[in-house]
Amino acid sequence: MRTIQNFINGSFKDAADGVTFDKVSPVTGEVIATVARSTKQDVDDAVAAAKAAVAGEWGKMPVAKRLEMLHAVADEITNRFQEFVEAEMADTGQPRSVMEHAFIPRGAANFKIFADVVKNVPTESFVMDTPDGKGAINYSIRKPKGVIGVISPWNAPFLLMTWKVGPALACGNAVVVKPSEETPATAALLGEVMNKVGIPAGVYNVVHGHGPDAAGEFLTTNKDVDAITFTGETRTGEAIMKATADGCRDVSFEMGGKNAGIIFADCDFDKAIQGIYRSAFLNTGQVCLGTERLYVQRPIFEKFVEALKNKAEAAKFGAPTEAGSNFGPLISKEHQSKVLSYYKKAVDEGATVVTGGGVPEFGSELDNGSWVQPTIWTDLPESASVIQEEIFGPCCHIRPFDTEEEVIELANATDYGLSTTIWTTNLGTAHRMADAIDVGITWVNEWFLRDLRTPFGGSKQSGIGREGGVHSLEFYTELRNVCIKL
Ligand code: NAD
Ligand code: 6OD
Repeated sequence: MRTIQNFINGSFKDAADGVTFDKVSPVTGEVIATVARSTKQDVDDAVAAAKAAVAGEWGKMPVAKRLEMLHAVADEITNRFQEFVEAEMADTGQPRSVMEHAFIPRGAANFKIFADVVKNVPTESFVMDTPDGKGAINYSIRKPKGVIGVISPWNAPFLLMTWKVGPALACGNAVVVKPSEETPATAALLGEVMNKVGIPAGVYNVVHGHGPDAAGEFLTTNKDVDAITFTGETRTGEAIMKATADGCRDVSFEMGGKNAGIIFADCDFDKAIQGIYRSAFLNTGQVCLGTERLYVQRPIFEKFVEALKNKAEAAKFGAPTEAGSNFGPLISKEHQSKVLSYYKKAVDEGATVVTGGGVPEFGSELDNGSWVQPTIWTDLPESASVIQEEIFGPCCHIRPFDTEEEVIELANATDYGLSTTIWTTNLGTAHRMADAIDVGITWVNEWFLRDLRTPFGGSKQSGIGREGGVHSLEFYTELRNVCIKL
């Protein structure tokens, strides 16, 4: 059994009152770790350490040295790659291949890419005329905001946490990270990496615990936190926004989605099935960019439903340590109950269940885990709960459509606006659709292909602001103007 402590001012520490909570395996339901449950004092200590780091060695360090250190962090993650893979597999129960090919390498990349962005991005300069004819020059400089609170979710814990820690540190801030209570392991492991490469104490801090009236809220209500970057549910974002209104502190929010996958009859059919299988079922459907609503053009509707059903039924459930398994459990029993309640609602509201709808049986300790079957529905009206609300499970509803105009209206009829994936071989269709769908990210003939220099974020209730490339600098720095009279 592992013990996971807070990481404050460069040291691993129990909670001030010694209280812990259990981390349960989603695969078997057994307790796999005890985790420090942070008190307000722990969070305040972490924030004070971060503030001191910005005022001290870290804040005074030459930028080139700071960026070199972040490259060293990335290299050390790579050196300890398998430890990160194992820790994340144990916390999430997701397949080894997903960890090895996507989630952990992205953790390392998040440090390198943003170090390189900061190194290469120019600032603006304007020469202006003045009445005395001598003129003036304006130039801008970027300064770190100070202490950044990073609040992250459980669905891709290391990728999503480092996606914020990387740019925050590259810009010269210090961070206090509050990882999800469901996935504390890799944030803690990163503390060891920070110490190994010599990142000064207080630059990277981790406080474990829950959200409301716990570590999360203690962090958002601490006025020495200059800005909060958050990934998670829209409802939680609303609570955080209220907390940060006190002191008018800045926020960057990446929140829920109810994304549409749109498949035209002229698509490359096999590629569309591969891509949509991933967008609906990767990570057991626990991806904010995932597609729980599919719209398929009528001439290929029946064929598409049948092919996706066959692929879903071929999923191989299993522990991530089991060779050949490619489909993991949901994160927790609580989330399993939520997803199963939607499986029931879909039936109650009149769905045809094409496949799934229940819980797989193993006849082993896995029956105590939080498993559900990949599930496909048809025949529901657009007002149905499973078409309107984010479920965050391995499920999708498929509806036929006839025209571009019709599918644009269907896709946009949601309070969310995170992403869409469009499958067509007609370039004109692709451009028109990308222009018309109200989301932050559109993929054409792909899904979740990421270039970290591009803007990432959502419109409507899916987010506030954009991160990625130079856009991250807008949030993690204050841009100052200097006007020099000549
Ligand atoms: P969540 O909102 O329940 O929790 C996210 C984090 O917020 C956790 O660390 C939690 O402890 C903390 N938290 C909860 N209440 C808080 C409060 N009152 N004050 C401060 N912190 C609080 O989300 P989740 O269940 O962990 O993750 C799933 C959700 O995240 C889904 O809605 C998904 O769409 C969204 N998500 C969005 C993106 C994106 O980029 N847009 C990416 C991944 C996940
Ligand atoms: O790729 C990313 O940078 C990112 N933020 C992905 C989000 C995945 C959501 O589950």
